[in-house]
Amino acid sequence: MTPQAETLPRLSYSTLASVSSPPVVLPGYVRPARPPGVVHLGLGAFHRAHQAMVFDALLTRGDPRWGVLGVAMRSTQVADTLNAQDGFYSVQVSSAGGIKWQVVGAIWQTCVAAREPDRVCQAMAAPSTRWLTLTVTEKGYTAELAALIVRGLAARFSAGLAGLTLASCDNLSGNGDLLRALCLEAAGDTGLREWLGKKCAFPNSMVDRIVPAATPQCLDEAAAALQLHDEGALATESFWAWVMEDNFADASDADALRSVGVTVVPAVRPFEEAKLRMLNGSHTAMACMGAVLGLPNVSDCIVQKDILAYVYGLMTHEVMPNLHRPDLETYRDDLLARFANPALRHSVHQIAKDCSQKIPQRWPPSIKAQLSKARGVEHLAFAAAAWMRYCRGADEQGVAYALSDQLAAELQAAALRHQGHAADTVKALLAIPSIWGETLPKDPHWAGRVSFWLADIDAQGLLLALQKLNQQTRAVT
Ligand code: CS2
Repeated sequence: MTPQAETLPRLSYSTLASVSSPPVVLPGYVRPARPPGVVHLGLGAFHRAHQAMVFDALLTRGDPRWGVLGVAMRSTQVADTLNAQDGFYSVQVSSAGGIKWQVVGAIWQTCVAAREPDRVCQAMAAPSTRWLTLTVTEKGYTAELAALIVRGLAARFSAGLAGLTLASCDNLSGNGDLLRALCLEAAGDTGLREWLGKKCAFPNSMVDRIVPAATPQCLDEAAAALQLHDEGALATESFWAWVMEDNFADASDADALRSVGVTVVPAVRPFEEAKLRMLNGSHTAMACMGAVLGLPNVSDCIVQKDILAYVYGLMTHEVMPNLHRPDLETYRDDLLARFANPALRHSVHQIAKDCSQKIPQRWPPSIKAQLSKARGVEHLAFAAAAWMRYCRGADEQGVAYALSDQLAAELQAAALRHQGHAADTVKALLAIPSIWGETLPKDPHWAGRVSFWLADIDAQGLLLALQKLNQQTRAVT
């Protein structure tokens, strides 16, 4: 942030009135004097520019039940920043039509689970609380998380209160089912387990909005738009989707959510699969390629005609044939436009983080479906090869970067140990069942195609290898 931005008054309840509205959109309600109705775990950028904005819209419609206690799991920085701003922060929303700024007021309180676990449990057990939402990332679904949630639910159960809706908003298949299973296991064989199974609801959901981590530039732009110093500012796109399974502790919530644009459906799976494999699958492929090529952001990747042709081919020929959501072509074309949004500055290294946790939902379901029908897997094999090249920890110009992954040391050691020997690298990096499952590594065709592309990337560089792939697949399809 520039020093000028830091000299401005801080965004807070008392300075909000100084913001010019329009053009900046401000919370259209006065915060009611009641405790939050939602406890949210995981105070990252995604929650603040997605669910919190949906709850803000519900509050604006005059429904006071959707104020949020925002709980950061470990890091104190965001919670303390928002606290210093009475929970207010601004979001830059960009589309082809231009840029708009909105101040969000839905996060009424913040705290940190590692620092104040009792406060989190007490909030879960408060009579006013109706929902628990989560964005704790793919790696966050641990026994430790379940123990925290179950402690709060146990207090609620003992107090004879109504069950909660617990909505996982992470990019996992069957995210609600996964959370439910974790909580039931942690509850043990007790009355609590029965209450949890019967009175609490764990809807599966598909959440979608591209929300990069905040950049210093975004904070400067917020200062210019608001004439206030906002350390919580974020940038996102105008597109958002939240498709939820119609499964709520309070059934009337379905209509409330629909009134602000949430899609409530009997089954989320077709939407969830399409999103994970099309959007997130393409993201991870571009992230690995971009990192190897030294391209900073997704928008820098997709403007390269070879990468655009590749992502189009990946989705059209190897992902879409195995999906069931309506309007797949439109969904694909909209995704290509969303990836190209230059205002987003979505870092490839941010997306490449935690690949070992993300790949399982994003690539293997398409690979397995294609192989079972004896259809092509060239684009998917190229993506896997790009990831293996990425694991070496240096781009094609020799610039080193850090892998941010629970398996980072293991992955990088394997990628470097066998450098120059594609088949050995592929054998080592496919032999991780938590990423690829048990059967894929044993498929000789799959392993052979990944080895072919890794060898080609090493022989002529990733871009020329990509051109070869595009030419070959264009000739065939
Ligand atoms: C991205 C997602 O970082 C990542 O892994 O693929 O955060 C993606 O931007 C969102 O899921 C979009 O809805």
